[in-house]
Amino acid sequence: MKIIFATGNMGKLAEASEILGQGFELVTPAQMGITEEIPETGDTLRANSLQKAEYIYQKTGLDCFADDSGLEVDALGGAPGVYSARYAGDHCSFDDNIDKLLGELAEHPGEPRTARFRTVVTLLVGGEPHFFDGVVEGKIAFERSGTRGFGYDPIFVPDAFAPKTFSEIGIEDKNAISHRGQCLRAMAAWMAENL
Ligand code: ITT
Repeated sequence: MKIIFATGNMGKLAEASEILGQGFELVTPAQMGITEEIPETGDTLRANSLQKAEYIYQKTGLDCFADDSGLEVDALGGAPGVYSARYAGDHCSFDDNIDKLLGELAEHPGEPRTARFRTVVTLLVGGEPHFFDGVVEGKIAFERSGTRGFGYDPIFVPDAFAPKTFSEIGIEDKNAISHRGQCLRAMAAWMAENL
């Protein structure tokens, strides 16, 4: 099945392609000539996920899905959360965000480094939204380890693979337990049953 994944994040795209497998052909907005940044003005993952999917649906009239994700760090009151992509400022790099997060956590010595990734995927079918949630628990490492993945992967240690970070385990192991893997497997199951 051919479907639009409303993302500009190539790390997410690589993971989604692997999770959904050969039965899906994922098309990005850029491949459809939609090159502007998709607005994300909500203050929840669900609102932003819906907003991204609806933006693409309105432009194309085609079924699509979007992923909004965030990293919640307990010692920082749940930050960066919905602001994970731009924690260190507009158009900052993944490295800038990691530096800021490790700097903020250094100001909370002795506090637990527990954290979790959350994703909300919105699937729009005929304009109707269907939501899928995923969460993976872990801890924030003191320094970066590993080279794979994207975003905060070099400092996120999922409980299931401790002490390895998401960047140290392969994409297959990450997808097997990740926030995104949970959402997209649930979405694929829903589609198999309902479409
Ligand atoms: P979209 O085009 O899909 O919106 P984005 O990168 O802006 O891509 P989000 O708005 O969902 O995505 O921002 C979430 C940020 O959280 C993302 O930029 C990463 O820094 C981080 N993130 C999300 N999922 C992650 C993962 O699986 N591993 C590491 N970091 C992740």
